[in-house]
Parts: sequence; C-alpha cells; structure tokens
Amino acid sequence: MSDERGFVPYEVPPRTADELAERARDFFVDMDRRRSVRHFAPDPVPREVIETAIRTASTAPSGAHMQPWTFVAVSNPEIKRRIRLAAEHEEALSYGGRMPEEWLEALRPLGTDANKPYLETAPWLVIVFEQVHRLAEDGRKLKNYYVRESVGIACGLFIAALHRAGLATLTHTPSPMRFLSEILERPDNERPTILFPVGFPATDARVPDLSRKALEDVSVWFD
Ligand code: IYR
Repeated sequence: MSDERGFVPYEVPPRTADELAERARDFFVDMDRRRSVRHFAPDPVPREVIETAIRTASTAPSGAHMQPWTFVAVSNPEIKRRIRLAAEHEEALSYGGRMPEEWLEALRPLGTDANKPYLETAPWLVIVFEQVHRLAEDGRKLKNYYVRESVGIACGLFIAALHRAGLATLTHTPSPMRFLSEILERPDNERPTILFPVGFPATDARVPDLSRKALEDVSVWFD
C-alpha cells in the first residue's frame, strides 16, 4: 500500500454538509458541558480508562512527530500524599505573598486557595512532562521541536478524552512544580508542565458560574 516515499493512503468517510454540521455541533455541545472540577469523589477509576485517554492524548500532532511527552499516572496513595504535601507547601508560599495582588484578584472568582485536598481524593493524578530534548542511546542530546505547542495539544486531547469518557479533571499547575520531577524520579530532560487530578466529580461538586466568550469575541473572519 505504501508508495515510493513510504507514504500510505489516508481516507476519511465522505459526509454531507448536514452531517458535518451535526457532528461538529454534537462535539461542541458535549465539550461545552466540560468544567474544571476541584471536588472529586473517592470512587476508583479503572486503569484501562486512563490508559486509553493517554493513548488519545498521544495521537496529538507534534513537531517532527517526536511526541515529546511523558504521562505519569499515579494512583498510589503514598505518592499522592507526598505530591499533595509538596504542592501545598509551594502554594502556601504563592498565596502567602509570592503571587502579586493582581494575580490573586484574577483568581478570586475561582475560589482557589493553598489547600489541595483533591490531590489525595482524586483516584488518579496524571502528571504530564515535556521532553525538552531527547537522549540518544549513547546519551547525546537530540533536538525536539515545538515542545510547548505539542504538549499543549496533547493535553487538550487528554482533557477531551477524559470528559468524553465521563470523568472530570482540572489543569492544576502548582508553582514551582520541580518537586514533581523529584517525587516521580523523572530524568533531567523532562520538565513537569501540568498535573491533572482525574476522577468522578463529587456528588456535591460545585463549579464557579463562569460563561465562555462568544464566537465573535474569539474569532476574526476573512471569508
Ligand atoms: N497554582 C495555584 C494558583 C492558580 C493559578 C491559576 I493562572 C489558576 O487558573 C488557578 C489557580 C492553584 O492551583 O491554586
């Protein structure tokens, strides 16, 4: 099936304009229900679901197809506890003076503070590391490309996959997050970027009453 360059055919099923519109709308309606959740039920989530969501994330396009990401999935209670303690230590410093007033003000509607119980309640913590460079067999550094963008796209797909499965998550970025490299024993070429607590929302979970920008406010058209 492959041609002289080694390329293989790529086909998608043909669809009418109505089908396209309906499929696009269905996905939007589902995604528009997604919210960042900070209150999780302790109920377990099968490892297989997390594995599949990571597979979905890993379908993301990436610079030169290097797939410069590592997803570290943690359900071990002791490791979750260590992560919570280290994160709360950093967050206490941040909320207690490291974040300027303008930042604290911007966060007020979200009702966040330095306490992060969800780091233990959520059955899974998935920490995404970006591979700043690759290592050859002999230890030489090899370049990765558009690492930030690639990992960002993979994280977006991960969030969509979890939501589609019926789970909740949160893009949590304790800062600084270097402690995650130590606790999770990641090599020097990897930097932690986002920590996702994953689970079912608590039955009494509440989210801030936010609205999203209108299409007109997020797009410009030349058609
Ligand atoms: N990392 C802190 C602060 C925080 C920062 C932003 I930007 C947010 O959107 C939410 C929180 C925390 O997790 O509380």
